[in-house]
Amino acid sequence: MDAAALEALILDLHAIEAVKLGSFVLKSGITSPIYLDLRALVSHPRLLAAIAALLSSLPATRPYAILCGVPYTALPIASVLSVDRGLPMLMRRKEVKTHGTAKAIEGAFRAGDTVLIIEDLVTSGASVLETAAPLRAEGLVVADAFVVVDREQGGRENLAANGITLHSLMTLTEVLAVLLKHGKVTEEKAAEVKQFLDANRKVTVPGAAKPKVVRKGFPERAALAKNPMGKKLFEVMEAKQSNLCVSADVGTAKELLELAEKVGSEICMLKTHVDILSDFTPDFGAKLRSIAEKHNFLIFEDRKFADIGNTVTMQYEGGIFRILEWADIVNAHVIPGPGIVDGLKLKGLPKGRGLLLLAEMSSAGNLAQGDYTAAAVKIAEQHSDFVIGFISVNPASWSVAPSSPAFIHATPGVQMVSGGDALGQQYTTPYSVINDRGSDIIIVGRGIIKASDPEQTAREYRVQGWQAYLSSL
Ligand code: S5P
Repeated sequence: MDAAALEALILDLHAIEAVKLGSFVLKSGITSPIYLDLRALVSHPRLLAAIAALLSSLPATRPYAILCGVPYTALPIASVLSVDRGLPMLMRRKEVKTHGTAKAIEGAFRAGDTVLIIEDLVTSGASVLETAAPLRAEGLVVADAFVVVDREQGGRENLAANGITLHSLMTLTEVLAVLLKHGKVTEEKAAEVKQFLDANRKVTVPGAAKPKVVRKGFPERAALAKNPMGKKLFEVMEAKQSNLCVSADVGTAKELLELAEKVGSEICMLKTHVDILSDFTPDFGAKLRSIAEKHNFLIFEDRKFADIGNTVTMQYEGGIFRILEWADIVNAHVIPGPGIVDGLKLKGLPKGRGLLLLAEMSSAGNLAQGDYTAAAVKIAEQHSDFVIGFISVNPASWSVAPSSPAFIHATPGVQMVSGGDALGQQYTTPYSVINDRGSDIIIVGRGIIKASDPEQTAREYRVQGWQAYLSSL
């Protein structure tokens, strides 16, 4: 890093009032005596060029092919860098349109491409994570973020916890030192800012701090399970040190079986949507079962039954898919009342199968909450011989918790960074799902399927999920 160029840049930023002293409330909620507002840069092309040139010299942990600026302040910085280096850009929409193409990411890319995030300022790292989430949801790799100023308030650590290495042109301490050296701030103000920095070394990502949930280990819970499949699930999890369920949302049975082979050793459960397979044949179940036996995982058909008891018995057992024959676990909505569980149990219990009830959902604006969730718990308790647990989002927040620890919580909408897709899916990180929200199983779909190396990515999720589980005990 060219120290003289950096010093000149800091003085220039001060001259255009991009560095302000006073009392400011930051996005993270804390009040700061110093505020850096790099929005003014759009009016100073020479400075933009200088910043882009300096950023260009920062090293990344892996080669990148595309740039993505965090909206809005960093967009001109990313644009200048893009033109200088001849690297294409992507743009993340801050507001996803509900009409037209409704894309969260604009620009051309292929899953597996590596994207470098460009940001003006990092405090907690929340804005970088908000941009990384939709990129990762599209299968893009995000490993590094270049930032003009690191406020040194936990952003580096928060990003590292989410697999992103932060590289900064300057820290707030360095800005302050240069301003002091050139008599741009008083000793008193500099001391105040330094004191503030020392007192606020760790700003958590908003919404991430929740009480820790304490619970029993999986072996103990296996012993309490009344349903044989529920017991087996805990045993598989413990044996494989995996609380990862992969959601195999692919369009063909061929792809699904290939994915099952690839990720089989890492998972406790494979989740299917059999009705999206264009090449389904009656031997699908037998083929999947043999892979499941080889790798010791359970098969969960995410059928989301939602009809009256009599109809679901037929949907479960019959039709083209004959789900009862090959799925260890299925799930159901509780909207029809307890009769749906009676119907499924009639067929499933004699075969030793288990049922998950959808107590909550991960999609924005869904209606499964409050009394609805409590009703799901009540129905589960009345059928604890067949119901093994729940599809849950935040069981730690439930007003009525299940009385038995034998019930398991499986949570979809999981990716390495929180965020969402353009159709309402909401993502939370493995750590947050297990530690903050008290769930047991992370269900990961596109985050693994779209990765360039699904096997390795599944392993990373398994390790993260298991470590989060161990730290929650
Ligand atoms: O509330 C829910 C319940 C389920 S089972 N939200 C969900 O997303 N799911 C399923 O989990 C959904 O049908 C999909 O198969 C998977 C999430 O996939 P991802 O690619 O968004 O992780």
